[in-house]
Parts: sequence; C-alpha cells; structure tokens
Amino acid sequence: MDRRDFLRTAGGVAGGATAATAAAGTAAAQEGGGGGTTKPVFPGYVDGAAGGAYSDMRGSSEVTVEVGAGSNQVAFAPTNLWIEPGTTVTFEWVSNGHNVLPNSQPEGAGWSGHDPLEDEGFTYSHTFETGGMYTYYCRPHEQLGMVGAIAVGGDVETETVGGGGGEVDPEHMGVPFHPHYVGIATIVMMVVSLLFTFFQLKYGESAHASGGNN
Ligand SMILES: [Cu+2]
Repeated sequence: MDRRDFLRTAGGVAGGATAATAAAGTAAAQEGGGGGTTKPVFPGYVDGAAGGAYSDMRGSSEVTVEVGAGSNQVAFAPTNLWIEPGTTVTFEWVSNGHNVLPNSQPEGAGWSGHDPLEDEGFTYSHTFETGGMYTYYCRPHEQLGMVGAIAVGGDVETETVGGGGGEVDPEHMGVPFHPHYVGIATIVMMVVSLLFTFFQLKYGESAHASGGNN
C-alpha cells in the first residue's frame, strides 16, 4: 500500500494509541502536514535555479510568478510550479531588466514568452492550456540561475517526497486527530505500560504467591 492508504488505514484504527497510529501521526507531521507527498519531477535545467521554491498551485485558476525576485533579484518566485491546464500565470516584474522566454515546452504548446526586457511593475500573462513540462528563463540572467519550470496537469512525471509541499491538515488525509495528540498519547501509554510492568513485577507475584517474599 502507498503512504496515503497507510495513513487512511492507520487513521481507521485510531481507537487507542497504537504503534501504527503513532507512526501515522509522525509521518503526517514529517510531511509538513501532508499534501506534498507527490510532486512533479522538474528537469535538471532548473536544478541550480535561484530561489528554488516549489509551489503546488493546482486548484488555482490564476497564479502569480514574481520576475526578478530574491535578494539578488534574479529569481522567479515560485521557481517551480504545478498547475492545472487552463491556468493563467501572471508574471509580475518586481525588479528591472528581465524577460521570460521558454527553454522547453510540450509539443504544440506554442508558448513564446515575453522577449522585451521589462522593468518593475510590468506584468505579462499567459494561459497554459497544453499539459506537460515547461522550462523558461530570463535571457540576461540565465547564467545566474534565473530559470523556472511549470508543470501543467497530470501528464507529467511525478515523485513522492517526504517533506515540503503545501500545508494540509492531517484530518483531510483521514487521520482524525492531531499528530501532537498522538505523540502525547504514545508517551502516556508508554508510561502507563512501564508503571503497570513495574507494579506487576513488584507486587503482582507476591499477591498470588502469598507469603513468598515475606
Ligand atoms: Cu532577469
């Protein structure tokens, strides 16, 4: 079973603080609240990108990408995006002297970008209709890492990651309690078990074999 199935299953047996539910809570917590378990595999072209932030914006019909962001003003922010087909991406210049040009795109997509260099305050929008992987860059700053990628739709290679992604409440994943409570419950159960064992060892035997220790 995959992780989501595991979480649902674990959530379903959430009667007591069992090891399984504790593990599920920990897994959900490690995922930053979950949600980001699956993400597109972005091309090596954007490996060294300035910025580097990834954002899953599927479900938003309009998305903004800042052009010339970051302390060095050579980042696209977010750098890597996941959107649904038909999403309009507005590129918003936040510093001067940049353009947006496709480096690679799905066959037939026909995205031409915006070649003229523009300054802060300029915006340019494009609606991505064709599914697949797009990479793009700013010509003056490509060598400084001013590159980005946009994955459109479900027809892209994906990977499962243990962290990052959006903020999603664990309850949305079928785990009907907060991971913190699982952790606390686990500790309480461990203490109770230890105490039980302790008293069992200390008094349990003498109670049944009366007089043995006295
Ligand atoms: Cu630039």
